[in-house]
Amino acid sequence: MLRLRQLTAPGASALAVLEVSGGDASAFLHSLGVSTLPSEGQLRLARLRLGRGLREQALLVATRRGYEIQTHGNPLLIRAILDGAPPQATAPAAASVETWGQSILRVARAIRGQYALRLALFQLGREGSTGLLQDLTEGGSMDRFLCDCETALSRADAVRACLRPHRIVLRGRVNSGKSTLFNVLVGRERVRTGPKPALTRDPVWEEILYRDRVLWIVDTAGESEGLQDLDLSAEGLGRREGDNSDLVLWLHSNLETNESLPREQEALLLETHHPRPDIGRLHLDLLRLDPSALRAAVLDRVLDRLGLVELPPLAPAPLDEGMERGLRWLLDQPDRQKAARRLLAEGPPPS
Ligand SMILES: Nc1nc2c(ncn2[C@@H]2O[C@H](COP(=O)(O)OP(=O)(O)O)[C@@H](O)[C@H]2O)c(=O)[nH]1
Ligand SMILES: [Mg+2]
Repeated sequence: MLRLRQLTAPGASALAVLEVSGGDASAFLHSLGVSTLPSEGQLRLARLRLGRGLREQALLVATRRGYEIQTHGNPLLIRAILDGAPPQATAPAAASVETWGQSILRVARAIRGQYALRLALFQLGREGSTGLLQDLTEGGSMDRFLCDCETALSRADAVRACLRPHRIVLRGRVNSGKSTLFNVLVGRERVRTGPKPALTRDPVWEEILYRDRVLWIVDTAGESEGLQDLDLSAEGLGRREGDNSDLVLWLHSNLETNESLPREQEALLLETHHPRPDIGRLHLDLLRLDPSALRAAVLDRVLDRLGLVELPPLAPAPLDEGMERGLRWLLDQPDRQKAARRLLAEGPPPS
């Protein structure tokens, strides 16, 4: 059997990498005019003899799986190489690059943060989920595959937590310091603050990157008694934000009145609220503390509570829902080798 797989997206770069594997790999390379094949771990410069008198230099790399042909990425040239192979050998491979590879790229494009990006790109390599499947379809050990698969799935949560933004909503009574803290967390004077109540009406949010995590910080209107119309609906909006958050930071000041200034000595208590457990109380004076120390003190607690302190290991994990669904589906199939081939060729079945 011959298997051809494009490891680089067609037409996307100056260099194309084609993987040739299976029992007929060496026969196919000989048919392209390569006389001596490199041994595993070695590489060799070869001159490929293609159809219509076309000649092209390529680097041949022998890998654990088979051979890689690394050559110029011109789509016509690649087509000429693929045309030399039996037609059925190439179709599923190209489809698998489309389905799995591109969905990873789509995820990677939307990602912020160095670490998260490395994590996502790591999945592109042959160590990722596609690699797991490929090993299985090529007669790899079923036990090892199942074990790798379970590990990948169990890491999926950690990976997702690293990639998706978390919403942190600031709530508390009017004048408790929500907007002041918001500005500190986003690192600039983004919203108005002051002793006058109801300076904040509509929720305001900003995305920040802290220790390679994406956090959305949301400032809301404060709670108070005797609110009318506009302020009442603003309070409701704030409550709704809180319900849709990963963490609510509940601010208290020990002087929650309109005549709260000057209060240089006042402490500010910060604690969380439903749905997550308390982050504990932090006694902070927002106006006196150095802003970067204040920011770190609050955000470190936040990461800790959200379980985001530990970065997941750079290891294979299904990145998007489709992949995860695919692997779960596969584990349920009676004939997993056959199911894996189908998954590689067509991607995960519709849910
Ligand atoms: N001394 C002191 N003043 C604060 C503190 N936090 C906020 N303030 C002041 O309290 C007033 C209300 O703050 P603001 O952030 O607008 O409250 P919000 O209504 O909860 O958004 C502003 O004049 C702030 O400068 C604090 O920790 N210490
Ligand atoms: Mg405010």
